[in-house]
Amino acid sequence: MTADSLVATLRQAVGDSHVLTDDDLRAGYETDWLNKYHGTARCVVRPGTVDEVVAVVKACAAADASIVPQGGNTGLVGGSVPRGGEVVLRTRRLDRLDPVDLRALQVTVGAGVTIEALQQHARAAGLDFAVDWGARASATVGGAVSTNAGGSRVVRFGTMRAQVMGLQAVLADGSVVTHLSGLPKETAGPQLHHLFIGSEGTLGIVTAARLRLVPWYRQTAAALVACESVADAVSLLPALRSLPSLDAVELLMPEALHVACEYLGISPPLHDDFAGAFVMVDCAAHTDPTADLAGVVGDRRGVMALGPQRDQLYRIRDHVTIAIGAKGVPVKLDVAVPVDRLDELLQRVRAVVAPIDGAELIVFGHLAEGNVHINVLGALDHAAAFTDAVLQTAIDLGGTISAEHGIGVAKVHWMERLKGPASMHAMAAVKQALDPQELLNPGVLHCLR
Ligand code: FAD
Ligand code: 2HG
Ligand code: ZN
Repeated sequence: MTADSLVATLRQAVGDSHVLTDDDLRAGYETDWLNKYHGTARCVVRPGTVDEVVAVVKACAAADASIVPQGGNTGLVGGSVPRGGEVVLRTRRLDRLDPVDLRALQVTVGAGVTIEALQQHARAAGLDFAVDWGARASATVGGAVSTNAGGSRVVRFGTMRAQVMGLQAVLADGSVVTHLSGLPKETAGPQLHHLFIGSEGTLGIVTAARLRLVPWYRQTAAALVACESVADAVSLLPALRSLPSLDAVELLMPEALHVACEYLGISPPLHDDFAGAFVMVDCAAHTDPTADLAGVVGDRRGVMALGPQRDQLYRIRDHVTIAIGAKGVPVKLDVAVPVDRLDELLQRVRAVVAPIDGAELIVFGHLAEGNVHINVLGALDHAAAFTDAVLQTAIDLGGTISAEHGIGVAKVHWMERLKGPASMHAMAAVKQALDPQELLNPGVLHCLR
């Protein structure tokens, strides 16, 4: 099939207006959120139903044309944009929102539904969706499933994997795997849908998800706690974890707090010269959790308890990434180590950054999971050596090279070091079985081929 005949087949499948070939129409789909990863797409195709996805995948398979699945394009590791000549399959039109099932506390939604729309849908029924993060307005359910997204509430509800009760996905040969019944118990063999969680669009196109919902806690209380050091911040965890209403425990190194406040044009809410780290705690319950939270952090020096002004504090947290992006393109890493190794990790990271002239290190993340986002501005020329040193350190400390953003194209070279040969071989065998033509997201999670 020629390029033109593929486009003609795709137009027949999804309608003329949903196959974009002009340079200016494709442009927004060809660059990632960080403005760091770019490529040219053969075309952008926007199917609106699972049948249309099947038709697109079959046409691409017949033309031997690779596909890059794209949801909200908020991914931070370059997995959602073309590398050169692929068809970008944009999922935003897969926007079904089924009624909330109040007996099962679940809902079935299309892969293109945004996290914010899902949250609003759940809340209209008195429930909530558990996973939340700053890109909620654009990030989609399919993208979140495919990256196993985390965010701030993992300490309470787990990652995306813990929310997925079932999926529908279109495989590389155009067959459809549907598992949307949401049964909490089933032991009829392996649950195939788990394969797609975290596989970053390399094993199938997720078209719909059956998701668990959680209570919508409307009473919230938050605190910003100034700690002497990262070790001091970690020492808060046992007491915080004893709070039944604990919803989030975020780590903000002083420079992260400052960069976000500067971007928002506000003064930092807490000035404490002794602070080597800040912890942002969020509690949520059906009854006011302020007293419980105060009971745990109230007698510490440098505490700002916010109660009803929680949203102001979270506005700062949500803007750290945006504020960094406004200053330049950072080297961005997303590692996790056991929490008792966090202090050591950050000391070693500082030692790696120190000799880089003009480099600005900004660290923040999700304290309870030992997950830190290490951003360095002014260090793009040193990206390879810096990345290698930090990822190897994370592995050496018993951690991971990606806690929530995924591998994408950014970290493929470190996969083997992290996983070892047996896991790599098993993953390659799965890829070979499900996508022998290597149509789906080539170059991402490289190890799978
Ligand atoms: P995309 O960026 O479009 O795609 C991501 C990957 O999933 C790609 O490999 C793509 O090919 C694949 N994919 C997308 N849709 C499908 C589908 N339907 N089927 C198969 N494969 C698919 N992430 C976190 O985990 N926690 C955070 O706290 C967090 N905060 C962020 C804050 C900001 C400001 C930004 C910009 C990003 C943040 N992210 C965070 C990263 C990002 O939002 C997540 O990785 C998110 O899950 C990506 O969703 P998306 O719909 O934008 O997917
Ligand atoms: C967050 O926690 C995201 O805000 C983005 O995971 C992290 O920008 C980053 O490095
Ligand atoms: Zn994060």
